[in-house]
Amino acid sequence: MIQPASLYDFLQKKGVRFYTGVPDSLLKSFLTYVQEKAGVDEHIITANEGLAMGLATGHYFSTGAVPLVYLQNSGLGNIINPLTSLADKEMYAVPMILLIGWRGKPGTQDEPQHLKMGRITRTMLEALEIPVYELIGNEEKSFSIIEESIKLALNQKTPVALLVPDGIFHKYELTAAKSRYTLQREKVIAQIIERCNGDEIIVCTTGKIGREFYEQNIKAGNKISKYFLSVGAMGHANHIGLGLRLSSKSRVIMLDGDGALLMHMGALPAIAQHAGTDFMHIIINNGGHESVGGQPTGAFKIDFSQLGESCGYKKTVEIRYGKELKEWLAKSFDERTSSLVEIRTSLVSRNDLGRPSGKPEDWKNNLMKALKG
Ligand SMILES: Cc1ncc(C[n+]2csc(CCOP(=O)(O)OP(=O)(O)O)c2C)c(N)n1
Repeated sequence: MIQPASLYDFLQKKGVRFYTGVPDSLLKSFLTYVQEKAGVDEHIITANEGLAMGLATGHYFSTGAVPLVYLQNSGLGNIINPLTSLADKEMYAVPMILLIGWRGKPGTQDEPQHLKMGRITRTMLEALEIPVYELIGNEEKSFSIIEESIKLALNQKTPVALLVPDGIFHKYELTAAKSRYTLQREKVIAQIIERCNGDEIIVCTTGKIGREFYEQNIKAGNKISKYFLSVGAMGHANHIGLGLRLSSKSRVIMLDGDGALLMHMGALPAIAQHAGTDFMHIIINNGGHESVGGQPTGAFKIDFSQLGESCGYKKTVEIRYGKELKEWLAKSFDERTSSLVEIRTSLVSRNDLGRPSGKPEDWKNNLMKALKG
């Protein structure tokens, strides 16, 4: 297995000293180490993977050194454009290392949203004409692969991909810094379900928000029948909600995450302008990518009320603590308007949190059946 500290030291020695990307659970231990060790200007978590490519390119232009861009393979879709029209050998020829968490690698067990991407990851990179290597648990062998890939990136002036399967890093964890916020996301979701009348459509973003909703809804006797868990397509769920809102009479409640919202924050004006009077856009802001390891998003620095107002939401709400949550649930929850509601929570979840059972196609059919009434 690879020690995150040894990998970091090795990369430093080989001149790879700038790290940027969107976190992934398979890379969690290494990213936690980078987060702790690298200086503030040497490691930047970007809102989406494409932006990381831009940042890495700027770094290369000014230093001539090879940067490292990290991502989950789900993020490949977000980098295809900058890969082909920015970093490609036929364009600006930018050497970089792409450290890619390989979810859904053939032969391993994974969730439905990772299977297709897992199967086509290598082929996709090859179609993009990017050299591909795979890291293995043996540290020495992996380091010689990395050394070769850095040389290749520099000599051929090209991005080079390093695929990282599950379980190759030694665990590296920090004791989580205590959050200023005490509300727990899962309990907030339970209270929202409790306050619903059962006729709402609830859409959940990618990650544990959906898993928590699923369990809490079962606990509530499947009170919400019209719901959609967007287990993949991070950052796009709020527009699924908008699409549902535009063509249905039901109220839509969108349970978004700060990381997912930031990934495609350009979504907000369209929602505000088209959702009409019955769209409640709730951002559960825990300040991090909790579902993949809790890496910071920087979202506690955003004034979501100002943002929502300037994008055109009719109402904005800021909830920081239990008292405000209680008050909002009691007094404002039934108001029919377009609202952006930010609820700040701690950065924790249950270790025994389950996953929805069944198949995505069945989930879709259930929703469509429920929408028909
Ligand atoms: C395009 C893409 N990039 C990265 C991921 C990996 N990923 C899954 S959930 C998640 C974090 C989501 O953070 P947030 O929306 O703040 O919700 P939280 O996990 O904190 O509840 C990430 C990065 C992904 N699924 N898709």
